[in-house]
Amino acid sequence: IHSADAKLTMAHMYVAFFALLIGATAGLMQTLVRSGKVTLPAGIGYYQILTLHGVVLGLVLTTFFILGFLVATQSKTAGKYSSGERKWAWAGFWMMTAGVVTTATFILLNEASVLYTFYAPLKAHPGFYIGLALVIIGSWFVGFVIFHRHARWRKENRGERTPLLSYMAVITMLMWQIATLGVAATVLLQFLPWSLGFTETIDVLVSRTLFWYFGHPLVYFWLLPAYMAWYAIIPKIVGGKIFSDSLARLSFILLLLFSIPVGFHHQLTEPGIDPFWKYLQVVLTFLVVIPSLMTAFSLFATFEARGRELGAKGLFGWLKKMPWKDVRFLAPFIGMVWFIPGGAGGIINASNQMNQVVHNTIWVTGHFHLTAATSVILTFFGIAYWLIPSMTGRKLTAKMNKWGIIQTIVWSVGMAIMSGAMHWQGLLGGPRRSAYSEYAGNADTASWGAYQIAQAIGGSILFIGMIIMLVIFVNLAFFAPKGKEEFPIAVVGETSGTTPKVLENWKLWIGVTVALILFAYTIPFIDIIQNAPPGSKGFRLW
Ligand code: HAS
Repeated sequence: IHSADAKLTMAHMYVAFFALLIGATAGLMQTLVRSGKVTLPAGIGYYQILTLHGVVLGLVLTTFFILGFLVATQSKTAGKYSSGERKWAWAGFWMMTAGVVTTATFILLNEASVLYTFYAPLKAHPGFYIGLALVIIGSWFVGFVIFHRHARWRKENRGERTPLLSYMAVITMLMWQIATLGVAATVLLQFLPWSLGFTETIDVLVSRTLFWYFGHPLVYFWLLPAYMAWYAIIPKIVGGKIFSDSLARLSFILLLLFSIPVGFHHQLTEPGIDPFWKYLQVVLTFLVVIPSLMTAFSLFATFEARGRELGAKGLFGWLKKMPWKDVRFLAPFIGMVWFIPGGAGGIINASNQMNQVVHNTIWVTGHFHLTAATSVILTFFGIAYWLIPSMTGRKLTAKMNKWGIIQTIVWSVGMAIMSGAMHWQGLLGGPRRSAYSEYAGNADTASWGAYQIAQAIGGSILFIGMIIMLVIFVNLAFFAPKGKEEFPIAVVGETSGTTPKVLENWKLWIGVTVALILFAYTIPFIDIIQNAPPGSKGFRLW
């Protein structure tokens, strides 16, 4: 891609991988504290570190990596940016970076130990919210540049099918733009005035509902770039083709439609929301599982077709034909495998009765360490192995490829131990987000200790995995030999058929998305405001 666009991508990557260093270190400390064997030095608080961990990994690493990746795929598939577009994107990048520095400063000062979900009535210093708002608004700038480039391509190539990755980048950003309206609303209209002292009270239920309106699509915003790689990049790496262009586009459309109006599945135990609307959003949650099952089907089809082309026999013969020694394949593939138990855990969470068992236990932490911190992150690492050298004009050497394979194994082993222990301890009632306690010698809680130790062991292995990844990143960015690394993009297979034009009808899909959101949220919102407890003055914004 054009060197100026590559620079923009790399700027995002530097912040993302620096965030990995800080966030994973904070993660290690948490597992050590929870094991009861270590206490934090110098008055550092458990919740301070936990906030840092969640914000830096869940919001900073992901957002910067994703925007950097989308900037690159858009430039590669739709063509280089105009200088005007590039300027807007840089403005967005600097705004986001300023926001990160501001937010991180207040977390480190222990003025914002409110966790990454910043639930009211926990109150942070206004600087924390201002920083978050800057990150969000900056990301909108980059998002609009991605839309603009796609729209220009359509104008320049009237009537043609848009490049698949460019289309997927647009859906990923659309979801983000629509979802972040919720968090921007709660931050700007509720939290900021409240923490600045302009208002005395805050409507807790409204703030949590707006947060989860954003919080669930947030996790799909993490997942979609991984799906972009699974659909359009991995087939090229295995030497195959994209199974179906329309199926890939349809699954992205379905994810856009159904991933926003489902926030209530994070609030199933919350009073003040009518059970009917919780039920409706649970039904929509089960609908959003469908595009993931379509993705699983499509991936198996791609792998099997390629395996058979290479002479594979039997039901699973294709497994033997995959390029296991190529880390660009291995890391995302292991990510896919982990998504099977990770996704199954999600279905358990979404089932109302089972949610009563697992909600607020460390099971949920286990769930998102499988989905976000394994499936998604291993795929992001898999992308980094070719993206970074292809941006910096270097080559992924055999040695770094080998280290990448070691990294993938170390990460998987560490996560299996840590996340496995989290799931089990959660089923025994172990709470999430709590520092070490002996619970006054309570017999039931005594059994949790062994799981906490297992989590500390898993966390330490993951820390080693993080160091290996950073060494590889620095090598690929600054020291690997100069050369031309492939930016792998697969072509669509012959059996794919023609893609229906309706899949590119943005007015239709945005319209349906908005209609679904209004349907799922309007009446519950009116209820929440009308049914506010007596004396609370209803919808308290000012
Ligand atoms: Fe979740 C909580 C439900 C997916 C992340 N989730 C969280 C939180 C996070 C998170 C961060 O309904 C915690 C938030 C907090 O701090 O409180 N989740 C779901 C459901 C899905 C799901 C139904 N979650 C994700 C993904 C995440 C993520 C993806 C991040 C990236 N989640 C919940 C619920 C809660 C929740 C409740 C609230 C719990 C509570 O009470 O607090 C679904 O989207 C999952 C669908 C996925 C599948 C798997 C398909 C498999 C594929 C792989 C194919 C493999 C191949 C290789 C081809 C059905 C695509 C095969 C090779 C072989 C050799 C076998």
